Amino acid sequence: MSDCIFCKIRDGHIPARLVHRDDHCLAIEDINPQAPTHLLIMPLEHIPTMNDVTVEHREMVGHLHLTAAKLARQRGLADSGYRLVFNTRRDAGQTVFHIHLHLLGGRPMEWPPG
Ligand code: D5M
Repeated sequence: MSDCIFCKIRDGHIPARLVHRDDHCLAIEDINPQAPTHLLIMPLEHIPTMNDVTVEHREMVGHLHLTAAKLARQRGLADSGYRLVFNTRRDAGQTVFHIHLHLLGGRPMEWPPG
């Protein structure tokens, strides 16, 4: 079995707070939230980093963003705003090597990020 924690969540082998699932992606509550809303939207397919995304994945990558925007609307964040982030490898602090789009909202955020 894959030792990827998000594949294990996808397969139901470890628990998570699932907020969305469809044929292409799932979304969970982040275990260590950095904002009042902190969701992770990820493809069902195991893709380690954004470096591994190819033109074949373009619909899936678009779908992750549309799903994030839908979840943000559902949580009343459309007007106040929110941030969407893919951390990629060391300098961005990526810790789980199965791509996931962070949806952060519910508080003012700074730019540039730390
Ligand atoms: O973000 C990886 C994120 O994944 C980080 O914010 C913690 C979160 N995480 C790690 N394990 C879990 C489980 N089991 N459930 C929910 N959330 C989890 P990165 O961009 O790779 O730094």
